[in-house]
Amino acid sequence: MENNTTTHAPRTAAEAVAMMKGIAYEPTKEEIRAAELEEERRKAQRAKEREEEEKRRLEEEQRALEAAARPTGLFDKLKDGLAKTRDNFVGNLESVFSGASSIDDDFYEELEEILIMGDVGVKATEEILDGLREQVKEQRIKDPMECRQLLIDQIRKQMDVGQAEYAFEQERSVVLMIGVNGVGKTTSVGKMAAKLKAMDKKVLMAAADTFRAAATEQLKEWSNRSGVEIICGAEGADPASVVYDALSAARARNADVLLCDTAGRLHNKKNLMEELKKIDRVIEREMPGAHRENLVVLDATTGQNALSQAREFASVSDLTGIILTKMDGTAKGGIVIAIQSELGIPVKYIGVGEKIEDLQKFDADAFVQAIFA
Ligand SMILES: Nc1nc2c(ncn2[C@@H]2O[C@H](COP(=O)(O)OP(=O)(O)OP(=O)(O)O)[C@@H](O)[C@H]2O)c(=O)[nH]1
Ligand SMILES: [Mg+2]
Repeated sequence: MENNTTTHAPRTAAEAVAMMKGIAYEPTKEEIRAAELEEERRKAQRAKEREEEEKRRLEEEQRALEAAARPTGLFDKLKDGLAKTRDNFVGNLESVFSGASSIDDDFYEELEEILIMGDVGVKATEEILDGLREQVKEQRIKDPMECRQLLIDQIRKQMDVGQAEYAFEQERSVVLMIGVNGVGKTTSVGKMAAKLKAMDKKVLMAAADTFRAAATEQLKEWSNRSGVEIICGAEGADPASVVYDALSAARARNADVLLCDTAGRLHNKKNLMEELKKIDRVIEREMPGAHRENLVVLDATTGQNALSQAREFASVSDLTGIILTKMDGTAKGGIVIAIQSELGIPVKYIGVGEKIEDLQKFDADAFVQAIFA
């Protein structure tokens, strides 16, 4: 700058022009005061605009969250999501009830075949049919149509999940979402974050799938959608260290629930399992009193494969529940019955679509009603 008389920043517009031209200029006190007042007014205006923008954003977010939490239409969504199961699996059962002329071995065999084909699993099918036979004998039932309600009751009995299974929602808890590649872990973290936030919980999410850069980006999108803060690490970072950071953040912010996404693919299964164990240890060490939920996410469309995946994860982790996703994509919703009875681990949530509101608490009554309605 050519100006050799001024070393400070211009205090008024006229002084700025003078400085640019290299002319000596000294504004009056009144001019300086007027310029300061003008600057303060501009700052206040900008702050107000930012505040209004933030308010608009929060209102929009609140509307989306309320829509996600609204119970109206929840049952319709479940019914829509289970349409394939209703049309196929239940449709086939209905035709046995209406088509059979008597309750004989053929009748039971036909039911058995449909239950097995509907992915209900051998053990649960046996239990359901044994229960049905007993009731038929006890109540001296002769009409196959009368077995319909009895079968529904037996199916419901196989799936009951007590309310105690959702205690973690009311406590300080750390939820680990685990499962193989592509089953819907990240999506479920996002949906659950929105659900808990709508319940006024302080939620945090940890992007502990550092195996692919895209995984963190995907969870960031869910963080935006649900308005829930996310703790991330660099690509390739140790997932346990991301969980460690997230636990510190959860403590600092006094969060109610920390939801951790994990990787579904590592170059071998042993690594994946070791990684989960390490994350487990970090949580135990850093937040020993927290309620732990290890939820294995299973894709309902993979049928019996889902069962063997759950068994493998159960061998390395204390599974506390199951999220069964993509129920809208399968005609064999009976898998939910198989999982519960074969593994003895409760299905806590089911996914019935890709949108934020498409994760529902599993309710055996609603499920049976939705498919047999
Ligand atoms: N139709 C339907 N699609 C779902 C559901 N849940 C998840 N998806 C879809 O399944 C695909 C995989 O979901 P992700 O959440 O990325 O699965 P992930 O387990 O995190 O996958 P990786 O991180 O690759 O292991 C996405 O296209 C989701 O939109 C569901 O309940 N219904
Ligand atoms: Mg993922």
